[in-house]
Amino acid sequence: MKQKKVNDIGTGGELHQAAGGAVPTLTTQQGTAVADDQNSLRIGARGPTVLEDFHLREKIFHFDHERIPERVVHARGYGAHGFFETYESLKDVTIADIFARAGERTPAFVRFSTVAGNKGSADLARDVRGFAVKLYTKQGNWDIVGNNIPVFFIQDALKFPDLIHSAKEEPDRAFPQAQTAHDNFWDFISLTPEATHMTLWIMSDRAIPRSFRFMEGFGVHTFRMINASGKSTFVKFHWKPKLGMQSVVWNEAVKINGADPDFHRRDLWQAIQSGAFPQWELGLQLFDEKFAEKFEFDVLDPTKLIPEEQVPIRIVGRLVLDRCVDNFFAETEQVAFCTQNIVPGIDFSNDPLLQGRNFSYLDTQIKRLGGPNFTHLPINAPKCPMNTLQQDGHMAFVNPKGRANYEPNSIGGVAGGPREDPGKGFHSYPAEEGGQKVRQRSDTFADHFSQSRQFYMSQTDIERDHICASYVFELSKVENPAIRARMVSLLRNVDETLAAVVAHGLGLKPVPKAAPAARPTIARLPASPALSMMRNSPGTFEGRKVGIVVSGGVDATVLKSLQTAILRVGATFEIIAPRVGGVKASNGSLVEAQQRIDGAPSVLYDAVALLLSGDATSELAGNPILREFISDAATHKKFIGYSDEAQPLLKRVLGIAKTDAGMIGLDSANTARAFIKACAKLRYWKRE
Ligand code: HDE
Repeated sequence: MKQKKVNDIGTGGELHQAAGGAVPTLTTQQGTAVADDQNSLRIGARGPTVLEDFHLREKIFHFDHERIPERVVHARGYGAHGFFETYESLKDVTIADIFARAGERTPAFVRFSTVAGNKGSADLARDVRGFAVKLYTKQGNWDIVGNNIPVFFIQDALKFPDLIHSAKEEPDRAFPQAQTAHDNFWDFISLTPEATHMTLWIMSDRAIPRSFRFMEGFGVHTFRMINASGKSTFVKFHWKPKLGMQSVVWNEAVKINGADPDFHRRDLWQAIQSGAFPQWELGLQLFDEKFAEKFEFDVLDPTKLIPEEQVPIRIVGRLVLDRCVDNFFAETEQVAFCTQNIVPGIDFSNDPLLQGRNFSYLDTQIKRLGGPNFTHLPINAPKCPMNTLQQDGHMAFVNPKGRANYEPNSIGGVAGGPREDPGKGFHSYPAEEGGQKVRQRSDTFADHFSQSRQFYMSQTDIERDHICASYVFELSKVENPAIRARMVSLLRNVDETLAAVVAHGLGLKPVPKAAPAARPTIARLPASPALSMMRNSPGTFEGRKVGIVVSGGVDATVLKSLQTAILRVGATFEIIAPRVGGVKASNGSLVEAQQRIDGAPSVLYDAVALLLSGDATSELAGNPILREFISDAATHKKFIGYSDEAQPLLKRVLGIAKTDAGMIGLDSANTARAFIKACAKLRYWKRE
């Protein structure tokens, strides 16, 4: 009776009870039905709580244990399910079953991530992106734990903790978060010439992707494929996004982080939920020992890539992400990628970074997930038969069945447990190895600048400008002038103009002397157009998003034409209005809005359209948020569509007498189509 009275004062329980009989009954973890989830058990309504309240104790205790250690690197990530489909049999190069039959589909789980930031950091940090793929093959799980950049900072696993310590927040002050623009990082990098190549990539727009969907993935290391006659072929793995590559610009990245720190995960979630399943093709660079010997660099050196022009990419299948997770923690947080998860037909190379990783990942998963049985979690368990004699440990729930838990044993049949199978089993490639036990870096790893230069020379002028600007930005945040100067000294070995521009941007006079190089830079390496994002622009607007600003009285026909043109190319849009309730169009119909103008800056869109009507132009002309929306869109070289009435406002905000060719008037179905066609170029770079 008393209890009822308390509920009467509005603790919310009534709402749940009112939800009706179809709702499952809340229980404790032991399955006991809970009668009251609003009030803990106490002596009298105003008295002390009793220890006997097992529901309270269990609930609070479980809550206290909700967190597990976040990943030491790649803490911020987002995953999705899908499948890999093989295009053609690769029996000539590998016995891996996943590549045996054309058309075969293998379940997959992919997790994308940033590296340096903590779990709650913003998505658009300037950083390499993790691109980790778990393939649940019929021969066991195969993890390709890659990045969106084909090279790495360091050549030896021993340096990884130093690299990561330098990149993450500084230990005394615990900032900056998710940023490399600070002393520790550039101190380490400027003292580590082998990192130069990777930092050029990090300073490029590759490190600020527009979407996980629009970035490449790379296995980075050289691996091996082994065929039925035991022949080994070296291989590098590439993931090519079907929708092409696209990045944001730095000023946009900074603003997106404020406007929507979840920009990348929201984008992936929305694309998959709407049925626009992101796809990548798997490409292989296959080469033999002979090529490895004649190649200018060591194929075991992870700070080097093999230009596609030298070893073309063979496309062998596609990866499709078609299902979001049911629960982020159970799947994305608990997924445990391990580079050592490989299957028959795939093998490692001696890349010293890969060798170190093969130790690290298992160790990290045991720490992170609390014990050796993380492989029992549904997201990590293989989808093929799994029979081991490994048993017990924390949270074991699939212990081996039968009497014998050791091998060899004389107990026959199933009770005797599983046995090895030399036919089906994994065989390591019997590579000849020999030599002295030494702590020594191979001479063939010593050239740190030639490929850095090749990458830089392969970029368009605009891309080079962005690289220079990033160095200047990052190094300007470095407090110690000696570190800035040391970095410029290294850059002089890459390209004199690059070094001079960065030195100028930093106000460094005179330009510091070039750092001594272990090997002189080879200047004659040909440019590799494949390394430039801009030279490989996708030429499609599919999968992109337009922000359409509307005001009361918007021309309903023009709006409809624009929406049709957008959807026809597989793009999407959001309507942005002065009020989220929407506006009345010219024909009296209600145009619903997804966003209010102050919650949807133009940085969230690939292109924008200003469909303002006469009255609104004057009403909105002085609106500082709309002015910023327009000026950002222009500064970020976006294509801008505008109604007749919006044109004067556009010119006034931008201080221009004439619109440019990236600004397109919208007054009919034809102009709407022309606008969306132009958008396929993604940005109107001429405005730069
Ligand atoms: Fe990792 N890396 N890594 N890494 N890495 C981890 O494993 C490590 C490296 C990469 O979405 C950790 O589960 C060492 C290169 C991705 O869950 C850890 C070295 C490349 C992910 C670890 C490297 C990567 C990780 C942290 C140098 C690209 C996220 C948490 C020898 C080819 C996977 C974890 C996910 C995660 C160690 C270098 C990619 C600590 C020691 C090179 C995509 O085990």
